[in-house]
Amino acid sequence: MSDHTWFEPYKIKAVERIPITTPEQRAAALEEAGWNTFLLRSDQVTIDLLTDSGTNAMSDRQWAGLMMGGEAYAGSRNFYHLEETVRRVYGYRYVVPTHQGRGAEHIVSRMLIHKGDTIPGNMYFTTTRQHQELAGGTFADVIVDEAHDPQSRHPFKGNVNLERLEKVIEQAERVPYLSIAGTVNMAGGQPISLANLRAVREIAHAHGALVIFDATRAVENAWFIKEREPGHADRSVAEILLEMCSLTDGCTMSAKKDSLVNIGGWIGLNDPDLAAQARNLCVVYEGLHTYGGLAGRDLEAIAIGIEESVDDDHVRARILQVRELGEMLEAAGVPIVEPIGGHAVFLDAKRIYPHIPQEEFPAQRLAGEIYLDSGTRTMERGIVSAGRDPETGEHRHPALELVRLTIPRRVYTSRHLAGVARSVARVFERRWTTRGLEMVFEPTYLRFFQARFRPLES
Ligand code: PLI
Repeated sequence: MSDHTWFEPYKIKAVERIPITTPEQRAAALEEAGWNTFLLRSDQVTIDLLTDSGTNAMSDRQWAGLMMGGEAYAGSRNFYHLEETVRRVYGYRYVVPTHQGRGAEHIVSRMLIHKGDTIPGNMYFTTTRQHQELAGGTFADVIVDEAHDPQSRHPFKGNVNLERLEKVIEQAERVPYLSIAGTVNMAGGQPISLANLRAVREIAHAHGALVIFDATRAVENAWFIKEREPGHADRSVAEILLEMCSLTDGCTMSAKKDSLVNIGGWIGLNDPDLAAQARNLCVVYEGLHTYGGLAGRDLEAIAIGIEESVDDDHVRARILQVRELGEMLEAAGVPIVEPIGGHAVFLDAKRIYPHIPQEEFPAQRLAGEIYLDSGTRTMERGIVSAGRDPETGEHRHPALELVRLTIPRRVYTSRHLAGVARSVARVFERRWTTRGLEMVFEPTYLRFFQARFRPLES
């Protein structure tokens, strides 16, 4: 159960008017967007729960930091501030900035993967796997089985199945690294435990493989360790984060999530030779290794955001706000992924629309219905996001067919979220009259961003 005494540890200094739309306007907008919430204009959206990525509200200190941007091409002071902050908070010795997380993933994948390699990981993430495949690798899912079961209440559904990991490594031609995320986005924002991460590291190192951490929401993972893993309740999120990172050899980071900014990312590494390679690829694909596609002001905002992100009061309010939305939905009988994750509440479209086959995109339809009802924008995380198998060209059929209600940090109030919960409950109530969708346009890469659909009405 959540602690209902939580409150936001900040007050509001600037506000942004949000659009209020009519049902007719929403119907026209959704049709124009081909039933893909990514193709809506933000001016057509009342409550935007598409993502927590780059949608954070920055603090007064971060806005002030923007004015301290030293816009030099090389060696900006803001880079050194970021480097010092990452070393202290995450513990990695070398820091290479990138324009966002996938920029970091591109460089790390190119640097470490050879054609034919296998990269085991605790469930795929869309951009991460795409870069691994483009570099010639194959991703192998070694997450625990509970992660694929939305009703399992396992406290660490981001854990790796260690036996499966050993088996995958033994059968693979070569495993350059393990791709380990904390928390696991596609499983519902679920954490990995410190004990499991330590065991993963031992197995990796015994086989000469590195552990590359996706630290995008590692702060949120650290909170769950504090809350659920015996022996850590009295430690700070900052201490736990540092210990998690110390069990890994490097990381990719999308600062657009945990670090409370609107753009940016970085690579963290401990090995000087790998760091030199990453800096070298950075100048080719991102920009000089002291700015990585970002302005000096962006680097400054990230450095300040990292500091704010590990404040226990901040993380606690963040996690408990998400949990509060989940509990409102549970109270209305709406099937969701349990336990409630760190950055989002995930609706279980398979149980909401058991009459819609997965090939008719039930989660995509559900996201459309929620938009039609209240102008709330959410995201499909099911068969559309999973894409096609590059070998067979067939749809991948993920066990999880979900809609994600993702909460931007420090942006919405509980009242906004109560309205969202009521809207989802209405959509749930009329579920039996809802049908699926047909895909009418499919792009080659990361199709969920740009695919278009048509409703299958009777
Ligand atoms: O969106 P990027 O390129 O800054 O980061 C890519 C990325 C990497 N890892 C993980 C776990 C992510 O969640 C992630 C991006 N996630 C998005 C955009 C999301 O909406 O969840």
